[in-house]
Amino acid sequence: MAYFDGITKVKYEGRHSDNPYAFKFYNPEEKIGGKTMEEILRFGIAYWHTFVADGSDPFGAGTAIRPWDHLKGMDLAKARVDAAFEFFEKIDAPFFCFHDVDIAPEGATLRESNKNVDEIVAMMKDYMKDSKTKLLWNTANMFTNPRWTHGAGTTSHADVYAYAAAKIKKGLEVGKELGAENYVFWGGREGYESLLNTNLKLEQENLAKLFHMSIDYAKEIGFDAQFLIEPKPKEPTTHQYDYDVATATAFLYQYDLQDHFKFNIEANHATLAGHTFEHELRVARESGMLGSVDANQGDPLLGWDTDEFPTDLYATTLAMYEILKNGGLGRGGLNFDAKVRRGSFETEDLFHAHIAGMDAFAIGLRVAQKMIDDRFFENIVDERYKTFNSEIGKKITSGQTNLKELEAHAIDIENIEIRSGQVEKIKARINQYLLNI
Ligand code: XLS
Ligand code: CA
Ligand code: CA
Repeated sequence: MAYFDGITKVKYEGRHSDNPYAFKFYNPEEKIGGKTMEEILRFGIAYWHTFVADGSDPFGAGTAIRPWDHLKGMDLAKARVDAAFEFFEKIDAPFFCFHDVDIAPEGATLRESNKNVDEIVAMMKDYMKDSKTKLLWNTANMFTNPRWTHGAGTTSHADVYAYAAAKIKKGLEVGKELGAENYVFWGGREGYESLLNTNLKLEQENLAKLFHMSIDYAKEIGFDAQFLIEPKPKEPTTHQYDYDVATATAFLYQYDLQDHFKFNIEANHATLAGHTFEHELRVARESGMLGSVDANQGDPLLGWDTDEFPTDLYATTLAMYEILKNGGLGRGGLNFDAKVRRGSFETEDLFHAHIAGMDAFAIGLRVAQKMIDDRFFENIVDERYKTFNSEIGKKITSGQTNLKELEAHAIDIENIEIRSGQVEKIKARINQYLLNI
């Protein structure tokens, strides 16, 4: 059965196309800076938002109308796989991502849940033989079920911890079975609400041990995916341990995990942390830890995780600038961890939303490549720091000076000519780039 009848494969038609089911800027085969857009952007479809979410929010019931709504249990799970692979083909997606509970219903025990997962994984594997769509990453959902109320790897109960470990073990096996490029750890409930009921040190040490056991098991079964941590500052708990890239980097170094993890950076999580998306990408990139991206956006007027489809061209451009400067995303990709608005409840909206997101990142890529080729911004940076290239500046950067020598240098200086940072000129130039693509 076809779930998206009447919609044919979405193709590139160029910027002047009026066809709502065509890409205006994403042209998968077109080369930008030597690689095809498909190779650089590595778009992924989030199974949970696109095939599972029903549009419910804390104030009201689901609104989404989906052609698989009438089904239940494993029949529903199987219908979603059929729908997913039809959707991947029609939207031309190179990747997808899922949590264990997205693909198969949970049973009364983990044994039962795993059995359901196995059945669906076998079905996916079969589809993947003839499909170009690969698994960008999978993960274990350790935040929805009430057992995770006090955390998973940072829980206050050893049985819950063991359950979490068993779910990760299964997730790694599933990742290997489906050839996942990455495996994600989002610490959904890893945090706390009050320090007065929390053993912070034990919780963090236990979490680190769980990560070490995961590394060991992946090695044991020969699963060579890149491990990714996804930082998020707040929501659901008040204090989340993986607040942002800098905080999570310190955790990784403290527990000798730094060589085994990179980051999956979500735009909306960056802004919740009080950072820009590009800030988080830059911090990860500078430490060689930019792994993958959850491509969405928040609403600046709302203080929670709205997971909107990315359409802000300024943000996609500055993100692509960081990604290109990183030499791409390697085994990572741009996963649309984004949901259609509650009011966008028709099935077609799933296509419009992905086309909007893919075009927004394609524009970002085109503009960012031009910015890099022109070196306009790089020249500003070079000029701005040029005093570090010679004399005393060079001694500072090469670590060949000390406070006494720097004092001798500074003590009689009367005038230091510092220059403008030219932020307005820079912003105007970005607008010019955006308008000239
Ligand atoms: C929730 C997170 C989650 C992770 C994967 O806010 O974004 O969806 O990406 O568990
Ligand atoms: Ca995410
Ligand atoms: Ca999110």
